[in-house]
Amino acid sequence: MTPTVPVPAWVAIGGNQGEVRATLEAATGDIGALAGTRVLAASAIYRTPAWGRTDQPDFLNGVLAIETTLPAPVLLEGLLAIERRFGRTRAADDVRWGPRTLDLDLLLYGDQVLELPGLSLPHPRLHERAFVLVPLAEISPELVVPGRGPVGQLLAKVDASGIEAIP
Ligand code: PH2
Ligand code: MG
Ligand code: MG
Repeated sequence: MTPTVPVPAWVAIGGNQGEVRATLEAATGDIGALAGTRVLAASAIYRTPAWGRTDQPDFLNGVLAIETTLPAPVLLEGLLAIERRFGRTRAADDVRWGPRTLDLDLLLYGDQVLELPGLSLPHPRLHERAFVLVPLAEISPELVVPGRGPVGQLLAKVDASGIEAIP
């Protein structure tokens, strides 16, 4: 259903290939330019040790708070189109959790709990990823992740060592 009132949503941004800082800034502009969408808050950009596969360069990560009148699947399609614009490929031999120029993950869409092919809300691994929770807690410390709890409590349970904001 298309919301008529804007829905708050949170998007994780990250990458570890190419001019990542410039890519993240440009992608943030592109997200704000999606139909019916604006960026309400952007976290600092953090340098984060690679999670899941450690044999790759550090990532830069951040989180955006947005509001949008796009339905969640349409918002997701817009995010994937922006990834492609910045050189993101999804080849059959891409390694899971491997290097990427740009990764845009829809973390939360209002308080919706949803399972569609290609779209799970809240993002199923958000609560275990310090590289998401640190920037999310910076901009939305009071946020409660449906089924998981307050962001601050989730952050207290993960190892955030090695994560630092970059100037
Ligand atoms: N993304 C991955 C795999 N590992 N590690 C960090 N620190 N940050 C990421 O964004 C990241 C990752 C695949 O999406
Ligand atoms: Mg990701
Ligand atoms: Mg992704």
